[in-house]
Amino acid sequence: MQSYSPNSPEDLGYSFSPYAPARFPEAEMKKLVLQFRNTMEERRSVRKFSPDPIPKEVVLNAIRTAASAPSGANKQPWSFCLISNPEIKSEIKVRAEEEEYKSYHGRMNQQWLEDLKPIGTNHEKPFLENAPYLIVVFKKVFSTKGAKKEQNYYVNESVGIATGFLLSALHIAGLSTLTHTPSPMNFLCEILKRPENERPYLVIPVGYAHADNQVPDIQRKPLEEVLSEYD
Ligand code: IYR
Repeated sequence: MQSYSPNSPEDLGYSFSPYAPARFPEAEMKKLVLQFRNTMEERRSVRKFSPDPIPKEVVLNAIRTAASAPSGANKQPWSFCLISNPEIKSEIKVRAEEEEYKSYHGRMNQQWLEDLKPIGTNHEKPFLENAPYLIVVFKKVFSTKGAKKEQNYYVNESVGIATGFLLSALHIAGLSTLTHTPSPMNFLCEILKRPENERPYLVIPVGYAHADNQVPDIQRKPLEEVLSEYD
């Protein structure tokens, strides 16, 4: 039988300090959230990147932002690989295109291919070489403390939230991203020589959008379609 007594002083490993986030007048709150909404609604996935260099410090601060996300039991079950090395980018492109070729020519079912047709994606992934940086997000299925394995909790949820923070931070700095999902993507562990507790989660090319970049004129679902209210 497990024991759990979170309120006994010896179990409270952390010290606790006051936290009183700013409260704004209602008008200010409305303005702030609308500003953020407008900024985030402008974000679009970009598949054609300018080769122009981007400031590394901006990317590092975006990764710091991602690493500040909430996570199950504060295990922070993520790691980020930041890749600018052209040979490594090319190797990732070659391996991703091999997998994507197999996906587009047999692994995806007809409905999936139909759903992708309007977006016009295919197995070719030039952005993996053209974007100045690739960030590969890894999830840690368990943590290691020396030789000891430790459990992580809500790993997908935690890493998904961190990735949302990352995309938002890059976007508000004027950088474009794509959430690329080569599948399967275990080849990334090999190329990047990751430890055995890490699994690839997402590949994120980062850069300025190319001057010729075009995006499909998609629509976001209206609030009524995505929200159910229970007053
Ligand atoms: N992973 C493939 C296919 C793909 C899947 C979805 I869902 C997209 O929104 C876009 C593409 C690829 O990256 O091409």
